[in-house]
Amino acid sequence: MNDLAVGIACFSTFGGSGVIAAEIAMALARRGHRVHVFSDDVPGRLDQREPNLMFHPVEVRAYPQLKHPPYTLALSSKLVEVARRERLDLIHAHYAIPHAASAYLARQVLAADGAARPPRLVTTLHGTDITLVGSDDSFLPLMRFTISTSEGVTTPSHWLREATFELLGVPRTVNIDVIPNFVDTARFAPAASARPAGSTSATRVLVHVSNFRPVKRLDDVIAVFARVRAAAAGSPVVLRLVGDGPERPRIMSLVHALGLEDCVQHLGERVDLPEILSGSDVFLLPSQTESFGLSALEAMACGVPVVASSVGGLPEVVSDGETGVLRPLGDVEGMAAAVMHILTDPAYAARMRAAARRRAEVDFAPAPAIDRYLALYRRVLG
Ligand code: GMT
Repeated sequence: MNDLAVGIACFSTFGGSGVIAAEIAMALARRGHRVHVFSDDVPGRLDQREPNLMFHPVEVRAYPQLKHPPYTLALSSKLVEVARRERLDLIHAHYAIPHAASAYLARQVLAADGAARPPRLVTTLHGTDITLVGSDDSFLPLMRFTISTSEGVTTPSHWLREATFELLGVPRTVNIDVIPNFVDTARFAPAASARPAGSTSATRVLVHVSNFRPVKRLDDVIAVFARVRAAAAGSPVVLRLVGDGPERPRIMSLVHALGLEDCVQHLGERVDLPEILSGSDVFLLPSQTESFGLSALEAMACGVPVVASSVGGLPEVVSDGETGVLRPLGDVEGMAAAVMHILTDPAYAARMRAAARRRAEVDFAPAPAIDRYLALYRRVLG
């Protein structure tokens, strides 16, 4: 098939969906397709130097009579403008709400225009759609409708596919392809030299990366670390917190209240994430739920074992006892014990590090995932 013109609508904020959308965009552009990315700002991982790639900022004007700037309508309008000009074959929306809903409206406008063939729509669900409906079920009809009217739907895990049928009540007649997230294992790779500044060879490093939302259960991250520090009995151990979000002020107050400020560092959102991960001994992810857990996969690619809660799609990413350890939700004692086992048994840790890296390379390489997205695009284009 000829090269495609693909529009990708995604969030620019710190998080896995923007990362995956940007990686898909860049990989398609490198394969010669013309790619147009739509977001409120440039997603952190998007390299705009790719020759076949163009970023379209969605600008929302403030009008005195509108209390909330209408971002989703501005996105629809931008999609209409670019689809007409660039003859987009397909729009790939990351999240049903709001991006697939905006794309649906854009397609209606293009069809009413008399466009022979409005762009087809592929929607990737990333998981927080479920959380959104959990907290506000008024979105449910809109979510079901946008999923059901997309020509292609994907999820990054089997768990999220099932949850879409079971929790969102999407009819099982809707075809949902599971295309697991992936990681650039050339960029995310073990690097022995990347230990944190000021640490000694005896320092053990725990790391957590997230957008600091309640679903990440940062209290559990701190609770696990406090137990590990107590069990380490004077051996140096530090916790590095990467990312930012609404929970950060409260969590840093908790760190202060527990007297842990000398060994808990908040690093903020970082571009040198591969180096930070590579310089760590254990990655902590005790989330309430994760559709996939891309940050855990990035840690594994850097050869870092993951200690996480056994929820959502995490068991499809972390092999319990092999590339990390999974414990029931909220089992901070069990997670702390798992961390201590990794920190105190060098042979066990080395086996886990090697297995984590191998699993990332073998099961989550980018090229097969991009092949599958392209096959899906071809299928929906007929
Ligand atoms: O919750 C986040 O960390 C952000 C969210 C996003 O929009 O980036 O992450 C979701 O999508 C990621 C990419 O598919 C998954 O790796 C995360 O597990 C998923 N988060 C949740 O399901 C809570």
